[in-house]
Amino acid sequence: MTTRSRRDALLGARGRVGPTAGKGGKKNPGDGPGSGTAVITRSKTQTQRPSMYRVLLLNDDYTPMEFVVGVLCNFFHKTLEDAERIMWQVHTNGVGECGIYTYEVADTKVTQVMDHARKHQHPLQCVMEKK
Ligand code: TYC
Repeated sequence: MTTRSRRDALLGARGRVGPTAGKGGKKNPGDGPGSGTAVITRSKTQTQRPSMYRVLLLNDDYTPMEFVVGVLCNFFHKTLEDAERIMWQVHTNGVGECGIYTYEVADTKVTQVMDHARKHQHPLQCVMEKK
């Protein structure tokens, strides 16, 4: 019962509402003989919000500060001011948040940053954690 409503399934037809609906004003099939009843159900739309993931940068002693600022500007679309603030946060506290994304986006950012760091031979670590 995926595309048909529960009401359709019960009535065996679409659009029948009352005893005179449908061909020739016949009663709904499945109603008791002469009962003249109709089944009306309400369907509710269910939406699920996706789980969100924080993407984090970890501090190390070797990655240049300008490189980290570049990562934050280019991969996370931060302004220079925000990028510098986050870089100092990571440098001081050991960890800092680059952004919050759905799983696939977060995973892609982590891979992109790690590939970029490796390509430039910096030990920068980027990880994700479920919120
Ligand atoms: N601690 C690094 C340095 O002094 C800078 C740095 C900041 C490295 C943030 C990584 O995620 C990082 N050059």
